[in-house]
Amino acid sequence: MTIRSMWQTLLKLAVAAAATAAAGSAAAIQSRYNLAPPVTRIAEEIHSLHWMMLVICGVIFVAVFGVMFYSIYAHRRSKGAVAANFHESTKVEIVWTVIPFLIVIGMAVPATKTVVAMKDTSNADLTIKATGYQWMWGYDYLKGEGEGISFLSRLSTPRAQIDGSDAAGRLANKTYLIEVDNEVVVPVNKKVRVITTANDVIHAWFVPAFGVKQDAIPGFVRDTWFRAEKVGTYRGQCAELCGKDHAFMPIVVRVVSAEDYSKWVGEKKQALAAAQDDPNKTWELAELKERGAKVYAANCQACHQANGQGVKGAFPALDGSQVVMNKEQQIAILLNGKNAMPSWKALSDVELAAVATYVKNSWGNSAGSAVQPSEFTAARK
Ligand code: HEC
Ligand SMILES: [Cu+2]
Repeated sequence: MTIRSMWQTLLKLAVAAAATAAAGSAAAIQSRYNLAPPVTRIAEEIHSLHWMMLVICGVIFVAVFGVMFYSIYAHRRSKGAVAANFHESTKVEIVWTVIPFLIVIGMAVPATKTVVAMKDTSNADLTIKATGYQWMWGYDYLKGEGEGISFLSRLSTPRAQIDGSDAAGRLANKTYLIEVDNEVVVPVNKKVRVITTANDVIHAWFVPAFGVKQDAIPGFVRDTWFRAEKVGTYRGQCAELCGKDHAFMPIVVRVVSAEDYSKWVGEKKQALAAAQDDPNKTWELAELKERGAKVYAANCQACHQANGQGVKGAFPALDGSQVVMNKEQQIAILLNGKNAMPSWKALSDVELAAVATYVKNSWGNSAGSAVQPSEFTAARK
């Protein structure tokens, strides 16, 4: 960045700030330097607070440093200035206590009002649980229309764009790294309570346009809420450093009309019912392996690599692994995890059997036999 472009950026920022202050509302201005355009009341309040505090702090900054630099310059020794001596001036002490006190109260009152409103998750129309996994989100619709819907939401940006082999695709992709296979869908103008928790380490559910950012902590339940006032698609990110693929677990929320929401609920429920596998069926090895390749690419490849060689010193190779060849041990590590290997309990028994079969029969591994879903069902008990 050249000095010139830095000044231009600073100037643009200053103009944006001035224009906002003039309009008296943060929502009035949208530049790419501003916070995400708010679509909830809370997010609007956060914007106003942000600009109000910035202006107050800016005025104080200019006033204090102005007086200081002026004093240093105007009363310098070379001009023969002699320091004044005014100890224990009651007037000055009262002034410099009362003024900051009023400023702090003036900032704390509106901020507290907003924080209290943010915490009020009562009377929600819809309750959704968001679970953080390394590295994806799981959503369960717990209460309200759509109750019972449950899915995993993973990054859908193709690997080739991420590793750079498809650089043109990456450039053309407007939602690079902020797109998912299963979007969270919610109705517009309805109060949605989001319960957050996590499966492995701390994640955070963060959607800037809603003014929502809530930690998702393993073993704990936290909640937050939003009422989106505008139909549209809003994107966020996991906002708590959670390991290697922290930057690869985006959040996408699609806000739709009440009718579209009902339609989506119907379709989603049908799709989920259709995808339900018969756990008692005995599967062919080839069938399981084919399906397992997909499960592996979506869940395991990030650590163990596409070629099954893992990453030396961090993730063991599955190619030639003793654990993979031992059915009990492989089932146990998949269900329970071990150290940095997460538990995969959230996958269905068919998915687990498929990936176990795939790993046993890929690369140099040739078990020649399958692991059946029923074996995972039995091991879960
Ligand atoms: C977050 C990174 C990560 C992901 C994702 C991951 N693993 Fe692992 N896996 C590990 C680590 C680390 C170990 C070593 C655990 C230990 O022994 O301490 C491991 C160990 C294993 C082992 C035992 C290997 C051996 O020889 O000890 C198997 C089998 C395995 N993983 C299978 C899978 C499968 C199948 C998936 C996808 C469903 C998967 N892993 C996803 C990190 C990961
Ligand atoms: Cu995360």
